[in-house]
Amino acid sequence: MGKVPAIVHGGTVVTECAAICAYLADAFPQAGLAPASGDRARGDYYRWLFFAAGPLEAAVVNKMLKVQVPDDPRMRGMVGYGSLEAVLDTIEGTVSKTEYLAGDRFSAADLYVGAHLGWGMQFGTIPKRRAFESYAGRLSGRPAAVRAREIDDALLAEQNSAGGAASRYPT
Ligand SMILES: N[C@@H](CCC(=O)N[C@@H](CS)C(=O)NCC(=O)O)C(=O)O
Repeated sequence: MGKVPAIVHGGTVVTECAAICAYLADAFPQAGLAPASGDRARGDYYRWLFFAAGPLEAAVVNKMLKVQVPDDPRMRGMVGYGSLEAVLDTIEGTVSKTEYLAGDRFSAADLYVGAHLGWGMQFGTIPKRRAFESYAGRLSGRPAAVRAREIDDALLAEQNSAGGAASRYPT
């Protein structure tokens, strides 16, 4: 499909942000980015990864494209996300009460949902609710997030000085 992101690890190609997050968390268990199989938090972990990949992504893209779901309960019921407001209320209901989405520690689900919220608020596709700003702020201040941004910024600078293609997104 020519879509990004995509990774190749040991000959395995993985696409889809949520699948990449889950795959890497399993491939590098020492990083502690996924609740163990059998742990009750594993249910929350899967729930939020899939919720962001499905309902959240679809609702945000449809809003950007101005796609209107007909105001007919039978049709609305066929739309997996219901409405963007319902999706955001669902996420807010959890991030306003707990520090992390799955159990009592950061996981790949926070990485993915937090990236969606941070990106959406930055580019105006997701409204800046106080709970989202506070959750995204907590995540982006983690030392690992700071290190990751430094690596990204260095790669971007290298690419730009080599005359690489500019990002299509404003910085
Ligand atoms: N559901 C996919 C979305 C992938 C996607 O649409 N990526 C966009 C950038 S955000 C892309 O590759 N666009 C380039 C294109 O389609 O030409 C995921 O989670 O990875």
